[in-house]
Amino acid sequence: MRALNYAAYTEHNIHIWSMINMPFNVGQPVQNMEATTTFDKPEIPVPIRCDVHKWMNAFVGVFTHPFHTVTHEEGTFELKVPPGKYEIAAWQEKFGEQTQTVEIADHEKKDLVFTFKEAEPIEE
Ligand SMILES: [Cu+2]
Repeated sequence: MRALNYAAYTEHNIHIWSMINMPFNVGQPVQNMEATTTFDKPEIPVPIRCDVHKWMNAFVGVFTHPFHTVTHEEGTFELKVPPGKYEIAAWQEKFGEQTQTVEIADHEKKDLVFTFKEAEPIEE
């Protein structure tokens, strides 16, 4: 991962809260400072925050396979996989993870619906 401070006169602090990979915490007080790190183990999710600005945050997933995606703006997703039986996991930052098992034949399409209940957020 590469993080670059584009902003003039604004300090940032890239803080990666890894539980499995090596944690990372570096200040970027000057414009164009660059920080890089590598995740060498699968980990989902990895929270990334700026310690200076509370509203700056993101999550990354470190996978050992190419079968992952993010939802579109309206919450739909498409995931193309070879034929086989899979456990599909859907993760949301406030409502956690749900899984479903699905078996896909050659050239088959299936619909999966994950419903996260608004009344059950994870406590931070
Ligand atoms: Cu910041």
